[in-house]
Amino acid sequence: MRIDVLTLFPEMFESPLSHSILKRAQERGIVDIALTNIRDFTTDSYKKVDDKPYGGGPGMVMMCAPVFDAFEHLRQACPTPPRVILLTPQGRKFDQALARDLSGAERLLLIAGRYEGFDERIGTGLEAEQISIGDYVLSGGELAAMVVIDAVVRLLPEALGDAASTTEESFSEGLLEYPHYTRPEDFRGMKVPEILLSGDHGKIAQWRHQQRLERTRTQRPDLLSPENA
Ligand code: 9D3
Repeated sequence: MRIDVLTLFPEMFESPLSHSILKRAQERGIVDIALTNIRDFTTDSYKKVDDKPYGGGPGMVMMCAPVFDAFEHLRQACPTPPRVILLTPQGRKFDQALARDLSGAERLLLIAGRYEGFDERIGTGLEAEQISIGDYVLSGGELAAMVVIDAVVRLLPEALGDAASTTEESFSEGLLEYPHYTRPEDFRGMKVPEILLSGDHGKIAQWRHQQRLERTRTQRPDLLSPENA
């Protein structure tokens, strides 16, 4: 997979992309992630990327021209059309099903914004899908783009060291995980549940399943009754 990111802050992506799974996936050639600075596509001496909103109101709006020029520069370098994704608070809520869907694409092109928002013609003109990562206010689209990249790349075949991990996750969807414990058996008086030390794998599996149901019921009832979400 190839992922292009259009952003005013390419440096923000460097650390997340240089660690762990995202680092390994790039080293192994599973994903190629390229950052493009929208400001490099300005044509005026001030390198202006935002302007006042027509109709008045607070804040500034991301201008069309630098984003379209950056987009067209990337498009002509490669014939495969990307799925174009605009990170915006107005977008479809990102979830694991959308991450799975995106992981099937050959190319993604993510656009992260700053200021009050994008000129509406960026979304329509570039035929972009709009994605939000949740109902809270971020300072820009960069962290949202990184969330999407992380969730998508770890679903690519062979991105995870241990091939079993994604298989196991896939049948776990819809329920929270069971509680995990490792050594020591007693940490400051907090003990590991006896059942996990019993060696009875049938009983352990039963206990874990019941823990998953109980935790889901108390902590995420919306997963069991999505109509109440
Ligand atoms: C004060 C006006 N804000 C309305 C809530 C407008 C606003 C514009 C731009 C608020 C935040 C942002 C920057 N956020 C994003 O670019 C963003 C985002 C987010 O804030 N939350 C969840 N997902 C996303 S994806 C992009």
